[in-house]
Amino acid sequence: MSQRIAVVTGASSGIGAATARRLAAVGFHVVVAARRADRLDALVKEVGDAGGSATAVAVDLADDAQVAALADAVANLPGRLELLVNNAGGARGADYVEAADIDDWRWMYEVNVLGTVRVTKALLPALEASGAGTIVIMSSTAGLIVYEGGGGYTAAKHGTTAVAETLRLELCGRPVRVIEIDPGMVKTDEFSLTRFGGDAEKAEAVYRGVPNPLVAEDIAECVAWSASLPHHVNIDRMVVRPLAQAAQHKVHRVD
Ligand code: 8X3
Repeated sequence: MSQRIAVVTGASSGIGAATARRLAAVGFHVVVAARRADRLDALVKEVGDAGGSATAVAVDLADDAQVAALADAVANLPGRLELLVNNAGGARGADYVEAADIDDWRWMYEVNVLGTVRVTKALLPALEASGAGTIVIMSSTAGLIVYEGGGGYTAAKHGTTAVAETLRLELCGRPVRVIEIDPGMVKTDEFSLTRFGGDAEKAEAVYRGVPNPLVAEDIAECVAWSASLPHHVNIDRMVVRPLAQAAQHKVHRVD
C-alpha cells in the first residue's frame, strides 16, 4: 500500500503543529506548510525522532506561485494525497466596526478565506485522484456567531464557514468530503498574542481564570478522529469548546 499523505497549513505553531504531530503518529506522511521555514524544519525533525515522517514546505499562502509550488512538492512525493487540513488563519485587532483598521480586516480575509481557497484549488485534483479525499477547514465559533470587537475576525471566519459549506455542496457526488471544525476558546502560544499585536498581558487576560481552556492537542485529536472515520461518514461540522465556555459570551472564570 502506498503512503498516505496529509498537508497541514499553518503548521509552524499551535493547532497546525499539533495536528501535524498527531497525523504523523497515526501513519500519514505529513507535509507541513507555513511561512517560517526554521520552525517547520524543527517540526520535521521532531516528527522523525518520534518515528513518523514529514516534509517541510515554506509557503506564503497569499502568493499564487508559492501555493502552486506547494502542490508540485506534494505531487513529487511518493504516495497519495488523502487529507488537506486548511488550518492557517488568525485574528488581528479587537476594534469596533466604527474604528475598523482596514488593513487588519483585509489581512484577516486574506489568511482565513483566500488562503483556504487557494490551497484547496491547488490540491483538489490530487485529493480527488486519491479516490477518498478529505478536506478539513478550520473555521471557528467566530464563524457561527459575532461579538463586540470581533467584527473583522468574525466576518472573515463567517467567510471561511461559507467556503466549507459551498464546497461540500459543489463536491457532492465526487470522492472528497469536507469537514468544518469550529473551535471555541483554545489557548495556544500565538493566537491571542497576534490578535493583540504582541501585548502579552491582554493576550493572557483572554484565558484568565478559565479552568482548562482547550489546547491545540484537543483540536488535533478532533481532526485526526474525523478524518479517520470510514470515508462515507462526513462530519459536516464539529463545534468544540472547553467545558468552561457554554457559549461565546458565557465563560466560567474562577478568581
Ligand atoms: C477563536 C475563537 O472566541 O476568539 O477562533 O473568536 S474566538
